[in-house]
Amino acid sequence: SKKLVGVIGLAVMGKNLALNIADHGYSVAVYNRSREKTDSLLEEAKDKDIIGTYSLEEFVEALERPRKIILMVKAGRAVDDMIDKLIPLLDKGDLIMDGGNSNYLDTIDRSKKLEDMSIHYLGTGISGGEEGARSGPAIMPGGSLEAYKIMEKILRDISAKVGSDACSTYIGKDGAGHFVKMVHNGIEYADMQLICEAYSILKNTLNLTAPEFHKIFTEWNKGELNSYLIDISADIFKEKDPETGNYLVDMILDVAGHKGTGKWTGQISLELGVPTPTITTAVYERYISSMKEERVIAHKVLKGPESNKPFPKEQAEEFIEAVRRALYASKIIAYAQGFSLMRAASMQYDWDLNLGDIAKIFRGGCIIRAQFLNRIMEAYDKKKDIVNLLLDDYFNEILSSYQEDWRKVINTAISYGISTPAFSSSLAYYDSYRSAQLPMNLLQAQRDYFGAHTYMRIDKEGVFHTQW
Ligand code: NBP
Repeated sequence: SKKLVGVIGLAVMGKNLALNIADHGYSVAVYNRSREKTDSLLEEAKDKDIIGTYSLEEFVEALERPRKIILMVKAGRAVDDMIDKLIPLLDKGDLIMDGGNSNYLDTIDRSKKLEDMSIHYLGTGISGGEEGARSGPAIMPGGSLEAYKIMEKILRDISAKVGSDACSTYIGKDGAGHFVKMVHNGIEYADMQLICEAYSILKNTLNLTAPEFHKIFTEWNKGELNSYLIDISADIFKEKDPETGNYLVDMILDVAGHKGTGKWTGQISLELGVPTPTITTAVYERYISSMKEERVIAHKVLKGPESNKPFPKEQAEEFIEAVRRALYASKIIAYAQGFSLMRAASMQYDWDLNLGDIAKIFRGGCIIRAQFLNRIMEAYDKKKDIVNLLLDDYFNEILSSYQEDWRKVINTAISYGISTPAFSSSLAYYDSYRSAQLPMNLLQAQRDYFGAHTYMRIDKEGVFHTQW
């Protein structure tokens, strides 16, 4: 009999998604460009309703109409290649869902092209990595509502659950789903960088060891910072390297990889004129990390602060709590930036994003899942069109009561010469955002001086220029 869902691309994500779909009682047909991945999936899925196919014709033939095809191939050219190969084999009313990390601008173009052919297209962000795909990711579908309705039940069934809430909801038309997934990843970059800075400050002042970090992160995970990323970090600090017997985290080279979604978030922030400095800084830090050789040379040449007094041990406990607060405050800033970016894009692209619902689905399955997303959800419940999350009472209160510690931690880091760009840029964002007066009066004067760019005045309407 024909199968209900088709999955193309059986690397980690596609394979696990196919297994997840089958576990929820849907029959599945799969296809992969090269044969081995199909064979290995079938080997693993002997007891499931999954059939392997070895040509696209066979794959499309195996599917019930309207066909529901999920693409899980590498983002970029591979998606267009697959779409172009599928088009002649499909009928009107069939549906293609791209579940990879595609650039939302590509998704907008692809949606248009396919909708013109009466083929439904759903650009869908899926977060949770390999494990999420297998047991329940957060799912961000974008496309026409009609296309969404075709996939709604399947996506909700396979998604993560928080209580009885499914972590899948309609995001908006064309590129909205992939846009939100991109911002999710941007926030993820920031969140990870902030955690790493908290680790670095404590490591370089208190000389803490991996087991001590394990204890601290385990404690932190019980409170406001409760989240997947803190949880896995606590776990990481436990792991020993079987070869050397050292803690594995201490044996890992400090050079970070990246796949592009953080960079896109920075690019589109600049494009839309929305400040997201914490996110962009996190991307820059990955770039600086990859300049390892240069850093090692610079370390020998460039001096840090003169006196590096040992940190007073008796203040350790208090300082660890201050770092926790600084981390939470900075994290709030990073999320506020990400949500402002989504708000701006929603207006720009006419997506009508429901930011409260987005916070809601981020609570499970995805990498940035965290207790505090409940707070974001509540903020949007209270005021659907809040301009910036920092203006919500809860966040406002945390930031003002934690700011003393936040500033103290950054001061300490600066005086020790410990690099904390994401902590600092979060605080700078906070201070700029709450400034009724910025020094841009001088900047406008400079622009007018060298370029006759004109300026406005505080005391009267109009545009002015001075022969300086
Ligand atoms: P990859 O991104 O590594 O892509 C590998 C898959 O793409 C294989 O099935 C490969 O087929 C297929 N493929 C390539 Br490469 N070029 C192709 C082409 N021209 N035509 C057809 N198929 C082609 O796989 P992944 O890590 O499973 O990720 C899939 C998608 O999900 C990506 O967009 C990724 O960014 C996204 N994502 C990944 C994660 C994660 O944790 N890995 C998390 C969230 C989202 P082959 O076997 O024949 O080479």
